[in-house]
Amino acid sequence: MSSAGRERSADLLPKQRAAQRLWLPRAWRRAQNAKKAARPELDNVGWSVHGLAYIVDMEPLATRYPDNIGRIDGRVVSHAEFAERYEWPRKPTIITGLIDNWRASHKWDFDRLERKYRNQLFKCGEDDSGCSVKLKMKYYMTYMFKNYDDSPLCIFDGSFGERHKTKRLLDDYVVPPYFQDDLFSYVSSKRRPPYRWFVMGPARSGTGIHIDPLGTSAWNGLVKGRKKWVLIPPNVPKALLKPPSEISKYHPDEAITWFLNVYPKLHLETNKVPFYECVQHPGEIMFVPSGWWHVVINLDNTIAVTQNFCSLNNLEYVWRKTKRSRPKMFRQWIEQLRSHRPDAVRVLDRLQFNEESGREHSSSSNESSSSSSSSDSDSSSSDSDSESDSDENVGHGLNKNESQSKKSPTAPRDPVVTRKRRGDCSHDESECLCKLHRSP
Ligand SMILES: O=C(O)CCC(=O)C(=O)O
Ligand SMILES: [Fe+2]
Repeated sequence: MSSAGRERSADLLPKQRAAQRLWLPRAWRRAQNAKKAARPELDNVGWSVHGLAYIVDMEPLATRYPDNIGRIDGRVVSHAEFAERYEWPRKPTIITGLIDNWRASHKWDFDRLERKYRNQLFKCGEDDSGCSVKLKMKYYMTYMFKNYDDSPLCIFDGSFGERHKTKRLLDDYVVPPYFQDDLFSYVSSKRRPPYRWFVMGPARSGTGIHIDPLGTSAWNGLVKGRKKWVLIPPNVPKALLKPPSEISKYHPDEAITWFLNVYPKLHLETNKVPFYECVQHPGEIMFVPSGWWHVVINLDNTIAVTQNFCSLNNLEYVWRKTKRSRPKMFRQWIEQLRSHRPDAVRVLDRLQFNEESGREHSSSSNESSSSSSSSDSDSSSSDSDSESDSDENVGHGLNKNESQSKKSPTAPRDPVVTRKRRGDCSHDESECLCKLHRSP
C-alpha cells in the first residue's frame, strides 16, 4: 500500500481497503513500541496528555510575529563576505537560493521517500540505555501523518550517511560552499563525533532549547514544510530560557513546551532577552553560529538535513570545548591539524599562547554575575551553558551584535578566554538533547 495509508478510505478500492485494515494496526503497533522505548515516562499518561493537537493552532506561530532575521542569497554573497559578515561575528542568518539545485528539492517528497526507503530503519529516539530507537520509514510515515501527540516522535538520524541503504541520501544535497571546510574531518572516523542528520517530523515536533555541541556551528537546510526558529545570543543565562518546572511536568524539554510557556514571556520582556525569530521556508538554509541558543518547532510535516562543523572562524570555540570534554580526540585532532593545516596552526598557536600566559584569568572577572549558566547541568542544554564569559563578539542586544566591527576572519581575537566554567553540561545521556546524544 502506498503513501503510508494516507488515502481516505472512500477513495480506495475494496482490496486496498482490506490492505489498509491490516496495515494500519501494524504500523501503529510499531510506532507505539518505538514511542514506549523512547519516552517510557509517558507510558501511564499517554502522548497526548495535554491534547495539544486539538487545542494548539500552529498558524499564529507562523504568521503573528514578523521575522527579524536577515536573509542572504547564497548565489550572490561570496564565501569571504559570508565569513566576514556572519560567520566570524557569529551572526545568524538564512541563506536562500542554494537548495533549488539540490536533487532533494524534487526527490525528498513524502511519497517518494516512503517508496525508496520504505523498509529502511531510521532513528527516532533513544532508549534508557542510550540505544537507538528505530522505525522503518513506512511505519514512521504512517505515524507522522496520523498522530495527535503533544510532542510527536521525530526522525533525527545521524548515521544515514554511513549505512549502505540510506547513504544515497548524501547524493541529494550539497554542503553549502560556505561550510565545506570542516576541520573535524581531520578527526579519525572512529572518533569523529556525529555531524550530519536527516531530520523529519510533523507539526508540534521539534528540538527544545539548546546550544549545539562542542562549540560547533550548524546549518540546517529545509526541503519540505516550515520550521519556526528562535535564536538567542550565547551570553543569555539559561535560567531566563527554561520553562518553569511546574508547567512542564510531562514535556519539560520539548520545543512545544517552550513555545507555549517561555516564548510569550520573551515577547513581553524583549529588553531583557534579545532574540531572533523567523519562519524557515522550504528552500532556506538556517545558519546557527557557535554558542547560540536555539529552539525549533515544526509547523508542518517537514524534511530537512543539518550538519555541524568546525571552521577556521569558530575554531576558537570548538578548541575550548573539545579540549575540555573530549581530551583524547582533541589531542589526536590537533596533531592532524598541525601536520595538514598551516592556516589552523596560526590560530592554534595563539590559543595555546593565551592559555599558557594565563590570559583567561584576566577576563574571567568580567563574567556577568547574573549568569546561571554555571550552576547546573541542565538537560536542555546541549553542550553546556550559556556563554557568559564576555569573550564573545556578541553584544547584549541584537543591535549591538549587528553593528559589530567587521573584523577579518583571520584577524586575531583578543583576549581569548579559556576560563573553566562550573557546570558544563555533564552530558547525561538519558536527558541531554544535544546532537552528541542523538548519535547513531
Ligand atoms: O529540529 C531541527 O530541525 C533543529 C535541529 C537542531 O537544532 C539541531 O539539530 O541541533
Ligand atoms: Fe541545534
